[in-house]
Amino acid sequence: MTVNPTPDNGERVYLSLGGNLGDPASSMAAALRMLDADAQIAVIKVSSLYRTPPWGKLDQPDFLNAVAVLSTSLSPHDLLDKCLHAERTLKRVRQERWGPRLIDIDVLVFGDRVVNERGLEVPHPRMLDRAFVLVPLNEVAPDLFVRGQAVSERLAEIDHAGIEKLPSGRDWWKA
Ligand code: PH2
Ligand code: MG
Ligand code: MG
Repeated sequence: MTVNPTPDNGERVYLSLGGNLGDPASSMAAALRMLDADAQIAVIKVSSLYRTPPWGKLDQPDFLNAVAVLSTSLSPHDLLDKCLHAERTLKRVRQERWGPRLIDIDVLVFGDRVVNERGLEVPHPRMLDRAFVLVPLNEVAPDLFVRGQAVSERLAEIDHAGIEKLPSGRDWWKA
């Protein structure tokens, strides 16, 4: 496991991770280890893994999804750049060596900040409609308020049938 000396005094950030091709659990784990290894990012808490039915475009395989809580001294843009860099690195490595593997990392919430820019909207504009985000987020942060509503309260309002919590525990991402 990565030993990260980053002090836990930065802003709290919530990330969504997902994938449905290749070995998404390994890709998500590698991404979290890459972020945790960054001197300005500490991974504080990670949800279990969930198997989730595809949302949006239905004719594709089930996804694995999880949520991670970070502490960071980076700006929202710099953190997003590191997430995108991790995605690109994993996609490139997998493509070259073992065929296609896909991973998606989205910034859900960044402290109390509201960012409305092309390429970065925080809080994530669709997160409150997505059970594949809210179910793992509710495991690690049920009392988090997003746009004036607690995660646990919002989850009770939406359909989250078909989502299965895997027996991964919360340390699945550690080497
Ligand atoms: N991501 C998408 C589209 N649909 N469905 C699930 N279940 N999980 C995802 O992560 C997901 C999705 C595009 O980012
Ligand atoms: Mg996404
Ligand atoms: Mg994305």
